[in-house]
Amino acid sequence: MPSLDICFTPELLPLYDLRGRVAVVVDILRATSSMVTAFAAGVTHIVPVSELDDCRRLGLEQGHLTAAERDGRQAEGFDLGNSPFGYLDGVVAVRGRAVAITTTNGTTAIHRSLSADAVILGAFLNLEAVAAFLRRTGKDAVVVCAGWKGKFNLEDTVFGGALAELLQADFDVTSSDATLAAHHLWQQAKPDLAGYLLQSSHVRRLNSLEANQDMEFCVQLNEYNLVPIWHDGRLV
Ligand code: 3SL
Repeated sequence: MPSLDICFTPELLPLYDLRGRVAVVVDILRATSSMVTAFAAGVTHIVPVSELDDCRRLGLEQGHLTAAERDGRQAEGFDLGNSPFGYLDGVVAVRGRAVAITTTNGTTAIHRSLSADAVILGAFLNLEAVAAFLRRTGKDAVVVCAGWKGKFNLEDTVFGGALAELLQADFDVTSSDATLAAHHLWQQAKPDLAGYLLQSSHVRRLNSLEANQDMEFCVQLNEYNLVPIWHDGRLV
């Protein structure tokens, strides 16, 4: 039976051998939720980059839309920030466009997971689609939580627990203490996920930036039946 493990922050990745496994990169607030939404809104592909300059360059040289976030805010001079609503509100036309994106934690977590056999993006918005992908693939999987500047966060961990619950018939979800702990947290969170996450430091941070509607959007379950996957240097 394949196993599901959870890496609580990218800083812990050196302790995980991703070779032969699927990495499910998750940044519920908000990078992977926004990227899943971007694909649902018709974006063709996404190039995650670490630096603002690389993002700007892809915009200038290859005509990508540019999305950039630092400390929760849209960086100046870019088309989009990191709100999922940026792909939905019609202010910027996104259908048929490619997007270059840089965020504080999410894009770095993707790059640090590239030794995996496959890298996919997870969010509550595509939770069931991710579970179906992993069942089909049948390989060991690791949820890579983006965390916040190297530290543990609640929302990505709780996502790992929700995934463990969905996969418990087909995957070993009890051998790793990390997965067990995440599953326990999910039991606490699931009756009122948005209410539970009000405790989280990033929700407080977003609230202070008046981005509270983003949290409510990002905790919706199974809005989109799609799984972004890394292929040839981009997410498709
Ligand atoms: O760190 C990230 O990648 C972002 O998701 C953080 S924020 O939600 O845009 O503040």
